[in-house]
Amino acid sequence: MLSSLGSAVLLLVASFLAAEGDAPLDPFAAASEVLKYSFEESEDQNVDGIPDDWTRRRGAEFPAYIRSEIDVNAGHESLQSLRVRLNGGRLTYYSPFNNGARVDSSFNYVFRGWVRTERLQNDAAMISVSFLNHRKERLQRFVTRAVTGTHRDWVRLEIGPVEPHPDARFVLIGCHCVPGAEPDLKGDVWFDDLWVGRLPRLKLGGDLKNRYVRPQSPISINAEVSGIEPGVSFELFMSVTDINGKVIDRRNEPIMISSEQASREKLKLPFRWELPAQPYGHYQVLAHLDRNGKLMLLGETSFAVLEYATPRSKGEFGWSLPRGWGELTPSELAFIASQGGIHWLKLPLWDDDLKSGPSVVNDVLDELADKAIVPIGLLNKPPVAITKQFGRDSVKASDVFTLGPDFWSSSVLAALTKYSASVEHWQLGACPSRLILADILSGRGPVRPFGRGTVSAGCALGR
Ligand SMILES: [Ca+2]
Ligand SMILES: [Ca+2]
Repeated sequence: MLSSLGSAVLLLVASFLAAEGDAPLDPFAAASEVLKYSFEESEDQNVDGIPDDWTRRRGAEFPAYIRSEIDVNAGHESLQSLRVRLNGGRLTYYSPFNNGARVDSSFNYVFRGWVRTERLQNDAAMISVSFLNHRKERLQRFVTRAVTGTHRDWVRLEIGPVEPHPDARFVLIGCHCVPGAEPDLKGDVWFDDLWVGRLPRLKLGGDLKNRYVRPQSPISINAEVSGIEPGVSFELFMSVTDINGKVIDRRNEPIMISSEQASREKLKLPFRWELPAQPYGHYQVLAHLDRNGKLMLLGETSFAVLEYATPRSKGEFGWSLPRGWGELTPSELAFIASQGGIHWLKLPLWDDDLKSGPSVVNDVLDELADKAIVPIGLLNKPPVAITKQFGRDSVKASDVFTLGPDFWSSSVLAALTKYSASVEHWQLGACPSRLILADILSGRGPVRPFGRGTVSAGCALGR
């Protein structure tokens, strides 16, 4: 997803474009329109001043006394817009639920809209984009930044590109006026020119192990493009550069699909690029997709040519992964750790909110054992059963442990028991206090019965 690539990639993009002499990247310019609302006469056919088929949310928090209607004298695009007159409450409008709102999850989506506010003190206006499944249940919600105060000019708000959930079937736009701690009793908000577009998706990389290549082995680079519109000329460009920025090789692939191909649901076009063996080193792979000559999507990955490391039974170096292992599979995690030459790996094992679940955690522990990497269980993120007792969202391990063993001992014991066959070393929090450790190690805490294990003061292996 483009938005997640970060500033490092933007720098790469700048140098890449300079080298290629290409047009600037603008995913909005090359996206095709899915939805558009401008609150003009055609969107109020029954002439009641309310945009047709929009749904206004009702309820105690969404009072009916807040006036909203089409303003025929103020528009960012053309003449009209949707105006809300604030009066001490919350307002939400959702765009129509019709065939126009259907989405195809093989595309990425972008949103652009315009807001103007006057005399807002505490309240704010924002716009959301929600993806719903076929039962009209919300799967994802993306929200723009909030706009408050007084703006003489219209403010542009954007979302994306975002990747819809695979089960997404509909997209809805939400216009929101949200009160602050003290709701504003007066003020105006205008919404106009709300637009959703879609664009293809480009994924580079494939199996992570392809990024660690032995000398004399050929290089295999995989790309996958989905969401291609029929009858439109696309072109995929890829290049490989070495650590000095020298281009090793490049290729381009014209892409044009027929309506028949496009009608196949979830059409994905794989591309495989085989390169001859390369010398030791780190290599960058850049890809971009053009639509009718306009640059619209970028992708970036890398690979290294090296000898594989041999697992060792002893070692002092380790990594700490306090937020888990992200999208890596258990075997990928173990492979990377073994190639990193480490012997210890800290993993969060207390949180029952791990996306992966206990069976995946056990797979991770098995894979690590195969590579002779010793896991250390981090008791750093308390599980929901503990955090819900605090009545707030953000609860740290230190908040829990300062309450004393009676409060947390059963929960900690459960985690220790669950993974006791594979994990002998545990750490409380990121950097636990000596007082708590002293309590535990003196037998006042719950860890003592696990005699073969150790509880670490934590920071020796880094954080
Ligand atoms: Ca308008
Ligand atoms: Ca109407």
